[in-house]
Amino acid sequence: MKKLFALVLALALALSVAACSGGASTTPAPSAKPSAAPSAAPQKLIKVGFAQVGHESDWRTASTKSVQAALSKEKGFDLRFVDCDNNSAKQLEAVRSFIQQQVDYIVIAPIVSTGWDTVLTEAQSAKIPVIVLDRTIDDSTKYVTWIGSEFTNEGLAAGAWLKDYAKAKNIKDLNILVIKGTTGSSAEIGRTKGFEKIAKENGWKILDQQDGNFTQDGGQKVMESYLKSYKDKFNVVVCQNDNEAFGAQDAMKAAGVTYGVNGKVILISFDACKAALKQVLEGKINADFQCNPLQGEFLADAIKKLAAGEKVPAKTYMKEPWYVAEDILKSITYTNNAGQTVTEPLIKVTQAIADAAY
Ligand code: GYE
Repeated sequence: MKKLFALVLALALALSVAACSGGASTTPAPSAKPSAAPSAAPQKLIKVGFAQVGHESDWRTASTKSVQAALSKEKGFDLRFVDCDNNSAKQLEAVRSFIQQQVDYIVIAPIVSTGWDTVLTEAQSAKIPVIVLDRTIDDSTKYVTWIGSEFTNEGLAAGAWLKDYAKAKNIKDLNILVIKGTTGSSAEIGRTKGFEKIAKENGWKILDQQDGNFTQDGGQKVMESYLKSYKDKFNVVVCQNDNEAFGAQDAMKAAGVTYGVNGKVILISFDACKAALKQVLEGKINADFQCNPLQGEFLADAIKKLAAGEKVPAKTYMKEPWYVAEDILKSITYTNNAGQTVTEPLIKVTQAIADAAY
C-alpha cells in the first residue's frame, strides 16, 4: 500500500515538473527523449524582466528586495531587473528591451498610469504576458493580472481618521497642506482622490497640494516653500509617503514648527515603513496608513500559475493596516472606494510592531 502511494506521488511529481518547465509562453517544450529521466534534467529558469519605478523611497527598496527574494534562481527564476530611476522614457525602453530579449514574462511597476497601450500591444504581439505590480495602468488592458494596493481607500481612511481625531481633540478648523506623490502615478491619484472626498464632505480647507515626488528631498523642498507661503496658517500636513514626511519634518524643525502628538501640526503619512513607525511610536507622526510593498511572493505565485497554464485573478489587493500614535480612537468607519461601509481597526504602534515592519 505504502509502495503504491509512493509511486503515485512520484508520478504526480514528475508530471508537475514537466508541466511547469513547459508552461511559460515563450519556453519551448522540453524534448521527450525516453532516456532522460525528468529529475535529472536541469530545471529551465523562467525569464522575467522587471521594470521597477526607481529607488525613491523606503517602500520602493522593500518592494525591490521582496521581488528579488521571491524571483531568485533557487526558486526557478532568471530575473532581469531594471531600476528606471523615476523616468518614464527609461521605463518604456526597459520594457522594449525585455521584448527583444524574449523573456517569458514582463513585470511593470508603472511610474505613471498612462502612456502604456503601444508598448503593451508590442508585448502582446511578441506573446509575452505582462504583469502589473504596485501602481496601476489606466489606459490599457493588455496585461494578465495586477497586484497592488487600493490607493483610494488609503486616502479615504486617512480622511476618516482625521475627521474622528479632530472631533475627539475638539479641533474645529482644519487647514491642510498636502505633499503629493509623483504626479500622474496611480498612488498619488488614488490617495488624493480619497482624501479630497472626505475634505470636501467636511468643509476642510486644503491650502495647497504640491508634488514632492515621493522623496525625502522633495518633501523637504515643498515644505520649505509652504513654510514661506503659509506660515502660521496650517495645522495639518498630509504627506503621501513616509520619505516625504521625513523631509517635511526636517523643514518644520528648521523653522521651529512643532508637529506630532505634542505639536501644533497634525502629521499624516502613508506607507508605514519601519523608520516611520518608530516615529509614530515616538509621537512624531500622528497616523500612518500602510501601503504594503511585500508583493514578491504573490508575484512569484502568479507567474508559476500562468506558467502551469492555470488562471490567475485579474486583481490582487494587498492587506494593509492603519497605524496611530495614540489610544483615543479604536477604529474608523467610512465608505470605501467600492461603495461599502467598512469599520477598520486603528492599531496603536508598539515597539514590537515597529521592529517587525518592513
Ligand atoms: O507609497 C511610495 C513609493 O507606488 C505605492 O511609491 C507606491 C508608492 C509608495 O515611492 O513610497
